[in-house]
Amino acid sequence: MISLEKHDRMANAIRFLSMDAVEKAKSGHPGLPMGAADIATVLFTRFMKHDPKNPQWADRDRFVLSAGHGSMLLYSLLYLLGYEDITLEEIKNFRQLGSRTAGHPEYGHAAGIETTTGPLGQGFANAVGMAIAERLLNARFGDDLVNHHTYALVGDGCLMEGISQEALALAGHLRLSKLIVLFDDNQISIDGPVSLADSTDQCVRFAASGWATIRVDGHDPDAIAAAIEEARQSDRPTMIAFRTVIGHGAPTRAGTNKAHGSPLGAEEIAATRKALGWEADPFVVPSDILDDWRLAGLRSAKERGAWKTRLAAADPETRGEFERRMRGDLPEALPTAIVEYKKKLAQENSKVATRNASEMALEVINDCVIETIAGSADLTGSNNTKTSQTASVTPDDFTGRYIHYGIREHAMAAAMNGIALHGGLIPYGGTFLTFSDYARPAMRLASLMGIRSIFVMTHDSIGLGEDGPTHQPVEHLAALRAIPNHQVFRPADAVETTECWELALNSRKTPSTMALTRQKLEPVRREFEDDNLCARGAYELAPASDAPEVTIFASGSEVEIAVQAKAMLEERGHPTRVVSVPCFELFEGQPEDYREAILGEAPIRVAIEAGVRQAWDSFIGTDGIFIGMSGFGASAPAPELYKHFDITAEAAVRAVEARLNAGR
Ligand SMILES: Cc1ncc(C[n+]2csc(CCOP(=O)(O)OP(=O)(O)O)c2C)c(N)n1
Repeated sequence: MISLEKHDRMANAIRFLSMDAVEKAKSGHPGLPMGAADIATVLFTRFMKHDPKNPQWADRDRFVLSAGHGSMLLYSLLYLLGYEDITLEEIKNFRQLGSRTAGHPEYGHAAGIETTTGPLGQGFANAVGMAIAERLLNARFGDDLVNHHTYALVGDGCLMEGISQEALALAGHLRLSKLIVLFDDNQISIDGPVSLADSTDQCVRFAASGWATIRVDGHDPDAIAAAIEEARQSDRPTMIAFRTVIGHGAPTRAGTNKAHGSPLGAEEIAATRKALGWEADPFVVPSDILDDWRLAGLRSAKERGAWKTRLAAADPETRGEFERRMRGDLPEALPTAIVEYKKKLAQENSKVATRNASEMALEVINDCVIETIAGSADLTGSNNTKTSQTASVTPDDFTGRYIHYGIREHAMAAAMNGIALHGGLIPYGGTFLTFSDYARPAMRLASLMGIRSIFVMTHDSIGLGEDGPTHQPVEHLAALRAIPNHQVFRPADAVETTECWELALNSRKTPSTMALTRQKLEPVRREFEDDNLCARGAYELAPASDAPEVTIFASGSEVEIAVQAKAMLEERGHPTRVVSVPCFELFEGQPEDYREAILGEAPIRVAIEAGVRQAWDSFIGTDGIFIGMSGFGASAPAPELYKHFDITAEAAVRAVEARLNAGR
């Protein structure tokens, strides 16, 4: 048992590491680590199940610092507990180039950072995903192998963000009892008191969505412990509102927004040392305190040993499957299943929408890749994300594989990230492409973190028809292609859709968006090909009859228009080739000679895509012909819209001939 005095000194170690690191970096946020130090100290000395020497232990508790600006809280903890990645040197290099201690915690920089946080509210929704993943895996592998908590530390900012409402409603509905939200209820944000902009009773708000809630003094260690203990016994998720003082201990700045986001300054820090009775120099943790922290770091070693014994005692098949899934390896049977399915498709050659083609491919994939977790933001029948293998997950039954995320695109995407980060599962989830805007901040973080989240975005152009311009994406393909490390797949038919799914599943460090049509498309890949032609991002679908005068590049639903235009141009004596472009990002990664060969030497280059031109100039040049959209769509049947906006083979032929004539 830790005495009150010892607790205070352990918490003060966090406070001084944090304020000294912020001071040295001349930037950062000391207020949160100082205010939440008591909560963190109790959590990590009495409850957290983790092992700094084996930070990837699958059954560890997850701790998410959703209020990512308080990053020094996490870095201090990781250093004090003995995580090797965070040394004292790293703490001294806080916020410097190449350090693991970035301004906000970044996934992959150091073990113990479970997710990237900073955009407020994201971490909370990630934690919901992690808690869902825990329940799903528990339902598959039992308490012996998977049985842990997820803790998320959130601030006023996280709870003001809209994503928090989506996340808490989902968690409350699913009764994620092993999710515990630690609310640093300090009533201060950047502008000043939270009361400037908010008067929500957060406990009442959470309770309304089925959470247990507790209010407690966040500086009283025993009260903190009692609250966490109570939360762990609850049959519902729990939010604990810890009343704290931001910048606790700083004589003039504590309790004010002046403690939030800037160095305290030498004078205030000296006064804080006096006030808290801390005599050690900056970056020095008295050895008895460091020892106590390191001992705390060992608290779960036995538990981990017992877990390892249980894993070793599991039947080999279960163990093998558990380990494979946690490594993130795909089943060995997948490539063959895909090839066999492609053979079948080549025989059928039927006209299908790529959203249906996606469902058909998933029917094959989900049979084989049993770790996929499907879902949709209330558009299941439109996104075609549900297959025969994916029974719905309910609050009472997590054996299913389908999550009804509700109309909550943002939390869906962030929870998917949490599921992917947890490990052992591959999340995919759907909405309309135009509503990727509602999910985009989480999609961007998936890219920044380099994780395997797969976003299924159907109704990918004016081709959706009558729902009109509110629902018709125009700039979205370009906007998603603009995110670094994000693969946007826009397949042209059932074969390409299957190939793109295979690529997305194999892409462990780059998330993918599948842009899929509502409308039916002509098959363009009629011959069986063993190779995954989409893997190079762009490939020649149809060669020219002679030295090409024209190359037409197109993606998705416009590839069939390109094929028609080619036929018409050839008939008029203009040899034309067609290049299908299912994925810009994969094409950019090809060797230069391949890219040059695909771009080709035809004097006229055309691109056809029912979206804005942006980024297509890399294929066609600034003088290329672009057939697509330059404004918003309209409400009408799809075939009429294609004519109205001049996205037709005839339009392409006209533009090419005008160019040819101008050159004569
Ligand atoms: C989405 C988003 N919007 C704005 C910010 C900028 N920001 C960082 S911290 C903060 C205030 C957060 O207040 P609170 O959660 O109460 O943290 P505390 O002041 O207690 O440290 C804001 C607006 C952000 N990081 N993310």
